Amino acid sequence: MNRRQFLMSVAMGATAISALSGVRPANAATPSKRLSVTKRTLDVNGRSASVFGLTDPSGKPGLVADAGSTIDLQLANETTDSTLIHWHGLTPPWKMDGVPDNPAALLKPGETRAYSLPAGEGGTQWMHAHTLQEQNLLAAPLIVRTAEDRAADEQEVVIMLHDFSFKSPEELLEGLKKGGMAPGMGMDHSKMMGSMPGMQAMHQMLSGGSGMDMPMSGMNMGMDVNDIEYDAYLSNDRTLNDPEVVTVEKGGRVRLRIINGATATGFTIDTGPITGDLIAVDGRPVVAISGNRFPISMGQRLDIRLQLPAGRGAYPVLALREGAAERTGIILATTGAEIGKISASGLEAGPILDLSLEQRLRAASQLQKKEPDRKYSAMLGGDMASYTWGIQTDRPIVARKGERVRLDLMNMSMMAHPVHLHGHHFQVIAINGARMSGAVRDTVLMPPMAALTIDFDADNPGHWPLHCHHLYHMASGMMTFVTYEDLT
Ligand SMILES: [Cu+2]
Repeated sequence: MNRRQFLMSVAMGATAISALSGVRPANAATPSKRLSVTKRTLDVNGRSASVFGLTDPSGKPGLVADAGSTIDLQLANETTDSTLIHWHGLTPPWKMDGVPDNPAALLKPGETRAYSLPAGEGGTQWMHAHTLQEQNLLAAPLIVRTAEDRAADEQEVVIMLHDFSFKSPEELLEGLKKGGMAPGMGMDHSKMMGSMPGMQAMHQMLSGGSGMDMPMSGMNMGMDVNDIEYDAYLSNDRTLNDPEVVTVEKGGRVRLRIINGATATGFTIDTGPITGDLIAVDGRPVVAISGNRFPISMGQRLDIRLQLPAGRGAYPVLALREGAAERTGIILATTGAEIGKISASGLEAGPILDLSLEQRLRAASQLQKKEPDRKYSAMLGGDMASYTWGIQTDRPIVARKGERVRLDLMNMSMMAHPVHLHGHHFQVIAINGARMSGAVRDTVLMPPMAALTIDFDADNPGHWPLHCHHLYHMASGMMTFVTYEDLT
């Protein structure tokens, strides 16, 4: 049996989310696809939970598409709630972006809507409700494969991470607003905020200037890490008490496509003794970086290539919860390998997410060198005590098609915020004042007191959200917009 036949037989076993439908010729006509929003019951640590599903007609979650194609899609709402889906990582026309009433209305119960989504260059993307329903697992992978991916002699393994609570998102949000998570707050953050000289400090930091010697970007004292204690952390809907086991080939090559679909939890991916190559972030290729641990914030994706050892074996791929001992993950295992039990709680807390990996990332394909036509500053602020969050810009962010836009982002709060721009990919061009040709991506983590500069090409007219991908920060006001002047 050659490797491709092996992969096919694995797919028949239906252990992985990945369907390996990439064997279809790339030039075949793309039939119209159908995705249904459903309700389903999930067993979480022996307790049943009612959650959303987002599946194709065969019941498989999410979508697989070919790079460069147009995804003709019927999105059907088979639930009794109104809903809408955002295509995170795709850059569709604004009317199809999927943020309720921006501009498209929610999909009513029983309603079906047609979409025509450009699949783009290829990469690990995803889709999710841009509402509190995201907490109830209304999310799924959206994998766009290139011809090279389809021909590659490697097994694709998709891992979708979630944080799960038996409480409703409305209850969780209310709890946060009441200050239910007061423990862990080391200082009065509002006072902290007030003591910062705002925009002025920000400009100093961005220019690498004096006054503030970046003492805070690595400072964990007084920083707020997690604001929700969840009941479980899931990988492909399962906990480590009953993890997904993906059959792999001895000595085989695996491409992990990891999506952090959690609403309020950062993770560090831990590949254990196997060193992996990080080859893409947010679906965009980067110059490969090898390692065993890679941070992933909410909304972000990591593609990691693993070369498995020749012998029989079981290889856990874990996601360590940031700043806490909980973990989740899947197990890659060769046929006949002994699979040990892995506790859902580790011996030590997962790393605090910082910019050490981001600083090393280099885009495999750069944004064209160009001076910005417009520059804006945006300051992220807020605090746990009042649980209000926001993005303040120096003036409304306006763009015209064809322009290069630069955003100087500064986090003036004591929590990290993954910042996501809709409808575009941006390049990270400076971190804490140091210029670089960083990753091209759609979601970047802003640790407390960090300053980042991003550039993007305004090539997709719309009124595009720029927001924190922490669901409860967004729901508490941490969102602004990039608006095109020539919007019709
Ligand atoms: Cu945030």
